[in-house]
Amino acid sequence: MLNRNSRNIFRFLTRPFFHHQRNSFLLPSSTPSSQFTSVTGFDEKYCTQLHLQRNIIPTELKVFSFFNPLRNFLKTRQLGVGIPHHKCYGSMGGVVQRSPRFSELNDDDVKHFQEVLGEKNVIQDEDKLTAANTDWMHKYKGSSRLILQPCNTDQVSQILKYCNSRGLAVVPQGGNTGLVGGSVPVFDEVIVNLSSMNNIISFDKVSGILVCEAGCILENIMSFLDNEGFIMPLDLGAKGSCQIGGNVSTNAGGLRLVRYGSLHGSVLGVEAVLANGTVLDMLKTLRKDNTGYDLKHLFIGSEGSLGIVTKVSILTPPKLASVNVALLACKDYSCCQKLLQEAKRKLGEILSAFEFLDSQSMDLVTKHLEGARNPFPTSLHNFYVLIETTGSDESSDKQKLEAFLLGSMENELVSDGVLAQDINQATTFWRLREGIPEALIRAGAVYKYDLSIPVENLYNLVEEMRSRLGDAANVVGYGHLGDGNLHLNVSVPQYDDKILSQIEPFVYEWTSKQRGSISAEHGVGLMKANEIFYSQSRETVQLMTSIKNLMDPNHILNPYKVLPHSITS
Ligand code: FAD
Ligand code: 2HG
Ligand code: ZN
Repeated sequence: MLNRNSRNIFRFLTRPFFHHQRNSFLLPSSTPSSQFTSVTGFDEKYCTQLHLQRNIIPTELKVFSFFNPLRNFLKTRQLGVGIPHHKCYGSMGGVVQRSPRFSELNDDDVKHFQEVLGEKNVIQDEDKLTAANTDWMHKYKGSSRLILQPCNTDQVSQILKYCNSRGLAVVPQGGNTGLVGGSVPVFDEVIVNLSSMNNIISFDKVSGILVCEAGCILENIMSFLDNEGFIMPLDLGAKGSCQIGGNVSTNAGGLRLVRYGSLHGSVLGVEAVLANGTVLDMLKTLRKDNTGYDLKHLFIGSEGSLGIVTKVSILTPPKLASVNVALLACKDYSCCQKLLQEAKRKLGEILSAFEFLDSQSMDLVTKHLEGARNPFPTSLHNFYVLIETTGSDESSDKQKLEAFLLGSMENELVSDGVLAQDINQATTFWRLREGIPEALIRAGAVYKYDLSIPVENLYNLVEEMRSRLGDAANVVGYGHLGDGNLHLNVSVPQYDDKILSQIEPFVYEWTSKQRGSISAEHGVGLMKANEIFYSQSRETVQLMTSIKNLMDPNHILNPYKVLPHSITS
């Protein structure tokens, strides 16, 4: 345990991942580092996969997705099977009506698409349809009969032009890792999947500006950039499957936002296709361009409701040499909060992640994820904070971190802590945080809420929810504390309308009273389309509706999503 009189404050010593010399100013603790592997016990293959999660990617590694095993696992899960297709369990709590404005797909349509795309890119295979109709959580299911896989922008344009004239509704789909029911059809919408548009177009080593097609998988881009000595400003647990087009369309936040800001800052340009097939070339590679309205922002975070993003240009930061990861235990939420304030002050520009999880999240992840272990000998801690620093100067980074850790110990903000000694240890710490969504899926059904709330009050909601639901549910709280983003998850054996009615609208009303946001980073999708007024004024939604009407007058793009159903269907 930490104590004021000891400089051996942490069980494991830090050393930057690219350097193997021993840390000279922190002495080894009583727990030899060799024990670490047995404590955490991830198998080597898994650690290798997880190397790709951070900006410390060994260049020799091949990219592969850690979602594959989970996907296989999900295939065998029965959750959602036998449930009527149009029933969803999120905020809607009921059945959405298919809009009569849309046509039904016929053989001539299929023939037309085959002519435009070639037969192999017009998919009607049952297994592929089942996967594309079902979201990552197996919570939302559509009944589309057709997946289209365009290979270039012109094909996307031809698809949309045709669908617009025929009145066929369309769902743009990337990696299908979205968590708000936005990426799957609600009814029989045609799925336009961007996976085949996966080329890196250019990379400028001087400016760090990457231009690529929308279907590039995030992890593949990370791998490419690593070879060039750069990193993505965006990192998230779904990196092995999600696509940059999906990331841009959801304005995904993730684990590095605290350092590099949102995609509204990093994305310099997009190419997008409007509902009528018009191609908008806004694929600028300029940091500064004040010529009129900056329309690319309409496509960042509009979840495929205004157009299909086909290309992206993005500013990427250089890969820095010194990366450290610490997992700290805190006795209460107030300590986590104060620790955040201190980290911002003391670590300043080298702080690259500040994530938190409560003990319920830790228990869940260690219970459900193979090999995951709480590195602390006692599991009595109430909260855990994962801090990552990334900097260019090993020795000054170390000094800063040491000062911060000593200070936090002296102020009793931290009750115990472990510092990663190498990349494997770092990935095991990250696995504890990034593995929570996967652990939740394994635990059963889950109601997910992704909220922006002032940090001071953020955890009160978790506690109130816990006392509301009692033993009926396992309520867990974690998230991107550095960004004021809480992931409140209510884990239940199966979806249950009675429980849902105790959660909603309470959770939205509570958040709204705090002037928070009911969607911090996941988007609105189907789940929260009718709840948008909790975070946006009538006037703002009215303007959004006008923009939707202007850009997609027939509402063919991702219907029933983002805006209230009364407006879009
Ligand atoms: P999809 O899920 O396929 O689609 C998402 C939305 O974007 C849909 O509305 C879809 O219609 C639209 N869309 C997709 N591609 C395009 C395109 N080319 N043009 C127009 N519209 C398009 N999100 C975060 O913000 N932060 C996290 O830390 C995070 N962690 C996650 C961890 C896990 C384990 C999982 C499963 C999800 C996580 N997510 C997170 C949510 C999700 O991964 C992100 O929203 C991601 O950006 C979605 O990308 P995708 O390619 O899978 O898009
Ligand atoms: C994360 O930060 C993702 O891990 C998923 O945004 C959050 O599962 C969730 O609620
Ligand atoms: Zn998140």
